[in-house]
Formats: sequence, structure tokens, C-alpha cells
Amino acid sequence: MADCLFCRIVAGEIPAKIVKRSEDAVAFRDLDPRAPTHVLVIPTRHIAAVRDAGGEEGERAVGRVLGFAAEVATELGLDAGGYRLVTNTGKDAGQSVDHLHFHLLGGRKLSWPPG
Ligand code: DGP
Repeated sequence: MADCLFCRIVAGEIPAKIVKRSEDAVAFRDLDPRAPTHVLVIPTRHIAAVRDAGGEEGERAVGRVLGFAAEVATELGLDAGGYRLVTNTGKDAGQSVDHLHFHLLGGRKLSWPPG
């Protein structure tokens, strides 16, 4: 989508610290990190939010993104300590970019529940 910030990161039109890339997913460092490791993991295909990820194609895309996120976590050394993978959907959750993204957070003890 031409006016989507994260589609533009996927296309290389906006710079980002890319951690890993595949045909289906991209992982890059969050601009405003909330943990020692804070990476955003997104599908390359535009899906606005998890509520839009239904159907066979959406489910396949999300499954691939989750598998990819697990690989990124391993490669960043997060398996031993653990990590959180979280997605915000809609305004009450504070979603600020309308392209499905999973926050991969780790490297410190994370409190629960989130605020
Ligand atoms: P959320 O609030 O869940 O929609 O998370 C959006 C995240 O995206 C937020 O943690 C900050 C991050 N972000 C916003 N704009 C940019 C950008 O241009 N580059 C990068 N790397 N991250 C961004």
C-alpha cells in the first residue's frame, strides 16, 4: 500500500535497521525501543491488523510471520531468557501503525499484565 509506513519500509523506501528478511516477513528494530531487544516483525503483504488476518491466506501469512519471529528470537539470543511477542489491535490497544506488526520484546524481565 503506497501510503503505509511499514509497506514503505518493506519496499526500502524508508530506512530501518533490518534484522532479518524473507519473502513473507521482515524484522526491524523499533524506533522507540521499550526493552533491550525490541524488534517489529511484520508480513511483507499488507494486512492492517490481526482482525483482518482471517481466511486461508491471512492465516497462512500470520503462521509464517510467527515462525519467522521465533527464528529471529533465537538468532537474537532470546530463547534462554524468554521474550514477549505482542500485537496491538485498534485504538484501545494503542495500535498506531495500520500494518500488522508483532513486537518482539526481550532482554529484561517483563511485567504482566501490560498497562
Ligand atoms: P503500535 O503502537 O503497536 O502500533 O506500534 C508501532 C511501533 O512502530 C511503535 O513502537 C514505534 C514504531 N515505529 C513507528 N514508526 C516507525 C518507523 O518509521 N520506523 C521504525 N523502525 N519503527 C517505527
